[in-house]
Amino acid sequence: MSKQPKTAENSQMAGSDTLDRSNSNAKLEQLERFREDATGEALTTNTGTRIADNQNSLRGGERGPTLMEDFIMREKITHFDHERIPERVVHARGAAAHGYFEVTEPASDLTCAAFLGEAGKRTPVFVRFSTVQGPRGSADTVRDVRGFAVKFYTEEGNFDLVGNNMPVFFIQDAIKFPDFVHAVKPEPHNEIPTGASAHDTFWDFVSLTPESAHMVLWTMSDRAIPIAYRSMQGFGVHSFRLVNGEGQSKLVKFHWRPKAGVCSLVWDEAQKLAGKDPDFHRRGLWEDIERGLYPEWELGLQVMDEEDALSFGFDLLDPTKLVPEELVPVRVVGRMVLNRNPDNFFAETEQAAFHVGHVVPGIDFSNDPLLQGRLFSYTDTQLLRLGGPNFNEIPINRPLCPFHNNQRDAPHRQQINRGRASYEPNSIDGNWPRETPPAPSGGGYSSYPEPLQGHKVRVRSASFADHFSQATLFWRSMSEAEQQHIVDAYSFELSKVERLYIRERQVKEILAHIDPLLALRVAENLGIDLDSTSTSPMEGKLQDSPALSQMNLLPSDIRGRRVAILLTPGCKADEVGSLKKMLEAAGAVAKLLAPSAAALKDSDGQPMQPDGSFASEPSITVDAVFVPGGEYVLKTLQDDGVAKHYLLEAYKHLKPVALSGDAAQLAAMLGLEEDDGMLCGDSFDPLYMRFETALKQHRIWAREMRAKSIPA
Ligand code: HDD
Repeated sequence: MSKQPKTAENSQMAGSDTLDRSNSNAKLEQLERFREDATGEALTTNTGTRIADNQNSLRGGERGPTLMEDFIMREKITHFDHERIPERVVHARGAAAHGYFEVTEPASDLTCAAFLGEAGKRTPVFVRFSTVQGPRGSADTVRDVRGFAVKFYTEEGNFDLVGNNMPVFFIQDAIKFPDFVHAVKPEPHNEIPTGASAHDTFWDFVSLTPESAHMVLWTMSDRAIPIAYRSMQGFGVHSFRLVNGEGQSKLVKFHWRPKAGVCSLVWDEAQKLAGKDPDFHRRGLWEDIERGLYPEWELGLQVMDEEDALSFGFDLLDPTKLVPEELVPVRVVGRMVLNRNPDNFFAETEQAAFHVGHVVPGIDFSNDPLLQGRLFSYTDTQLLRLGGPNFNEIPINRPLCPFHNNQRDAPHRQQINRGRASYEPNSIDGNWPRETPPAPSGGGYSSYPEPLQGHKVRVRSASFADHFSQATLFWRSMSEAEQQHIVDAYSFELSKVERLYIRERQVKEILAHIDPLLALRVAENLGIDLDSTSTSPMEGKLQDSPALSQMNLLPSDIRGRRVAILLTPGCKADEVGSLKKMLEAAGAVAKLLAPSAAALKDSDGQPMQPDGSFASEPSITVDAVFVPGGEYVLKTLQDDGVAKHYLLEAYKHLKPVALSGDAAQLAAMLGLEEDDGMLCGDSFDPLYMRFETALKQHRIWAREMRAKSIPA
């Protein structure tokens, strides 16, 4: 009987000499093989020679020169000299985590991809979040799009969903990507600004490129300053194609929906964090996972018939358009949990190589011209960044299923190929490895036989011509507070643009076509005379999409929220204890902070050790503040400028603030008006209940106007 390539089915039958492609424990063990643990081991050179002295180089005489012969020092310094690799040309700053994807509602009617086919099936994932503009060492909280790249290590090969936290993109065709990136990156003459789009070249480009209007509006919204990675939605952006076992195809958009809701920083907070804790997002992800507060998302699909590609009033192939959820609801198919931090940042996070072209049978591409160009770019960039075509052999990139082909050699080859024939067909090695018949019967990848016809042309399809109506839809879907933030963001960014004609062009040629009021409000802030506006025609189009407003995407609990508990000498021990217990029971993080990092005595005369000081954990790093009552609370805090600033700043940033017992007098003293989140009370239990309710709302938006007068 002639041999067949191993498939999920026949490998299980074939016995112990074959790797079971669906056994995830075995897969994980395979990955773990590459993890090093030096505990109890001798220090050696890279060739295994044990080292006796790692403190002193080999010298010609006690005070003489170092000898060339010192192979130990030479090896160590040579390796060090070569430690850096080129950072990613975009998305250089990022952080990542391991986890799993689990199917909740099988999608086998849509795709033959095995990892989506069976309820309860789990697939290991590695997820990297990133900013786009800044270099590796830049701050996390800058105003920017966030990358959301997921590598699924499926039994049929790796599938990478390389998306962003916004559902659209700046440009429609990949040929414009280098132009866009050159414009948004720091300016070429002085490499300023780092991690920011508030400069001339960015606004020059986007004001001359109307197709960017919709995405720029998203980046001026609160979506561009997320509070945490766990609070971000994720989007595959393009229409992809799913193909089922019968060969039927549908267009889909991928959605990640965070369990923690969609929440953002306020701009003042984001800017301050960039200085006080540039690792804010990275730290949050790391700490949450270490605490067992695992970030979680649902994976959803919007499914469209290809025949309907033009029937929504825009083209499904146009990446500057989203499909409103009111028109096509999101069908949830699974959930993703991140539950393990990487062991080594460089080996895993930095060397991870994502690629939109890493697909498995049942997942295919659409003709979106941005996606088509990406299919070229990602492998190309890894060749430079990771030093050659063997980057898929790096442990973090290796598929967890077997992989074999006749590709050979090149720098840093890991695999030792045993066969004598590295070509196909061959009769020397039995013609192995062999092709597999297409999915679903065999599991080999075959592209969807989409009919194609047309002339070879460089054109932009007329169906891509409407650049404004979805921007208008987004603007109209925002709450009042969100609209105000957008106006503030445009005003801030454009006021950093030195060339006045660029400011004016953005307002007159772009904003005026999105919404007259938006344009007028920004124009007023910049002192620009706006004589005419012409909103995009919205007749017959969806007028607003509630699914786009973050106000409708709040979480139902306080899991993962960080609460500062300000301790003072003599603070009520029972109150602090109950507060901590209740917050932690609800999955929130309680941080005990004191005037200094030293322990203080509580109301029972017992030492209470804080987790940090008011200065080391400023209010911008937490979601809410609670001041327990106590004998000296008023005296201590009213004389402490840092503490007063803490409360003022938390209030200004619209956070819940609770003042218990005597601490309540601070409210009047600091001019903090009571509201739904500025809470005072003598009795702990009701105060806590109100505090938790406010914490669920996250910010007290009704306070925003009043908070403007607070000088923090
Ligand atoms: Fe890209 C990285 C997302 C358009 C070329 N891109 C990169 C990453 C994400 C995205 C999340 C970081 C992956 C990681 O964490 O390593 N890119 C997108 C999205 C796009 C998009 C959602 C539009 C919908 N990208 C895009 C285009 C091109 C590229 C049009 C080129 C034609 N992207 C790259 C790149 C990067 C990259 C140069 C830099 C580092 C890397 O690939 O590995 O190839």
